[in-house]
Amino acid sequence: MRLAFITSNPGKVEEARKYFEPLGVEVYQLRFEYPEIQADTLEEVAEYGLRWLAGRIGGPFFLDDSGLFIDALRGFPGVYSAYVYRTLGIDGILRLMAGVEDRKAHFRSVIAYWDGEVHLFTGRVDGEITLEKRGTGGFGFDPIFMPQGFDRTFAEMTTDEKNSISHRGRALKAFSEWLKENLK
Ligand code: ITT
Ligand code: NA
Repeated sequence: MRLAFITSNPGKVEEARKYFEPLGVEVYQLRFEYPEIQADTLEEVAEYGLRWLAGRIGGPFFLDDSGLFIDALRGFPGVYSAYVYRTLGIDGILRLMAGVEDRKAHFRSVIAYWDGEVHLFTGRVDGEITLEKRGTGGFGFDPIFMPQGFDRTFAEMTTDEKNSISHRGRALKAFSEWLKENLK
């Protein structure tokens, strides 16, 4: 089976590809700009994008909307993560967090799959914002996010290792389990 992943982010594709490879599912990147509405939840953003795309491309396909939620910043950047990454960047986040003791944060991913209807799969990982950047792997905010129970950031892990604990890995797991049940 081949699955189209609608995203501009090659890092996400690499993770999904690695996750699905052993399951015999080939993931390929399809770049197709879609509107990301301003909404309170990743689910709303993902579902809106999915329905918008469904009217324009042949299915099935999926997309992923993710965000980093920092407790001390009341969940910021959250649904604004892509914009904040492009503007403030990870150095900007570290500056906002300078002197802040409570470093708790989590990532969430919502995978939205279209096969004629909407299916949402979610994943979350808890952790903390490091004091400085560490590691060169991964993408986005990975160099400043350390998952709970580890002393390395996501950027210091292999893709397989990150997938085994990450928000996206968990959403991919739910997605793949659903596919297994529903593609019989
Ligand atoms: P799309 O085209 O798939 O939307 P994007 O990079 O804009 O790609 P999002 O809107 O979902 O994706 O991502 C929000 C931001 O959070 C973006 O800057 C990502 O780099 C970052 N991000 C998402 N997943 C991440 C992860 O697993 N590790 C680190 N940063 C992540
Ligand atoms: Na985006």
